[in-house]
Amino acid sequence: MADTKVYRASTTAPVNIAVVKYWGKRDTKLNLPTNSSLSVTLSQSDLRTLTTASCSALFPASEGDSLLLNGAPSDVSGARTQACFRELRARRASLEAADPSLPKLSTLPLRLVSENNFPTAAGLASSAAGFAAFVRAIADLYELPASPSELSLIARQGSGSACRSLFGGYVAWRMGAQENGGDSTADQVAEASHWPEMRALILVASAAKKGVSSTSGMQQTVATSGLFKERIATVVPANMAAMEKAIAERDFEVFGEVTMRDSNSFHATCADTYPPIFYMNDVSRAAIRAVEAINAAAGRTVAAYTFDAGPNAVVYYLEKDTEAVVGSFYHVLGGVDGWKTAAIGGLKPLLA
Ligand code: 2P0
Repeated sequence: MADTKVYRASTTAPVNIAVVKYWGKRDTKLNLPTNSSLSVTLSQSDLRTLTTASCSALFPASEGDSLLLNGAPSDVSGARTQACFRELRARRASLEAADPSLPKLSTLPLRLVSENNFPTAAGLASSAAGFAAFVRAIADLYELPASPSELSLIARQGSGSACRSLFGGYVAWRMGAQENGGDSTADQVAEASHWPEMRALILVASAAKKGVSSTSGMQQTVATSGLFKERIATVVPANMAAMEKAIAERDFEVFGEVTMRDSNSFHATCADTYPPIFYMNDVSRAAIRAVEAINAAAGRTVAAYTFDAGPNAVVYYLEKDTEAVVGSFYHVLGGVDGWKTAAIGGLKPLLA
């Protein structure tokens, strides 16, 4: 009898914000990075992508694979998305070959429905949570016996930073050395519960889409920046080591300094790209000055800014310093042009 069942699996994946940044690919096809990176995963109750994957012999084969993203049809023909489909289907096909009693899902069209619980206006890149949820939903649908680390290898091919969103807490993406990318995977450096006082504040300077995409921006940097060579050879390896130690020791002073230095270093290589790339604007720089003022007033590092490929700031701080950090931002930035109309994204406690 024909199998008329609709097979379905749903999962969520969180957003992550890097404190040691990924910027540069050594292999654009396999999405292999020029350096390792480290991120903090934000709470899923605040920021996450929810994805449902389904397949059925009832779905017309002529429709092919499809993705509905925040209610709108989204293209799945891109090489990155296709690589994820291919990797996941190949793993399912081997399970089916080993056990003929399993339903033949690997040949059926896939339907994916994906939604972010954060507004596009938050100005956050959603590709990390998006591809992480995409990969895990299909892996669950296919009942693959894959570890998060193995799934990170697949999600990495969708979007580099996505490999870090398969874990909660503090996560490293090791650049690896193998040509086929087999060792370029993410792992958990520490659980969120190891340092549960960590908080992140998202300051929205602009919700506009960035001018230069990460994918093309980073390759312009690889091709033209001399400073970038120094960054991947010495700066990032030192920052990775210092950051892992700071997390292990719950040392916010070091965590904060390395976070800010690494963000500065990444944006310096963007400015050293030819022609230069500017992601931060005057509003971003006002946030940096505000963090400096807050830290000077406290007499220690209580707040640490970081900026991705856009003008919005993420500020890390500890719960006990909420008053000094969050209270001050309202004071300091209230009088700065740009922030007057900017929404303050709110407190984002990390996975607890
Ligand atoms: C990061 N960013 O580590 C860095 C910091 C932006 C600045 O990962 O080309 O969207 O899809 O692998 O992952 C953004 O890059 O790039 C990013 P692709 P992705 O979070």
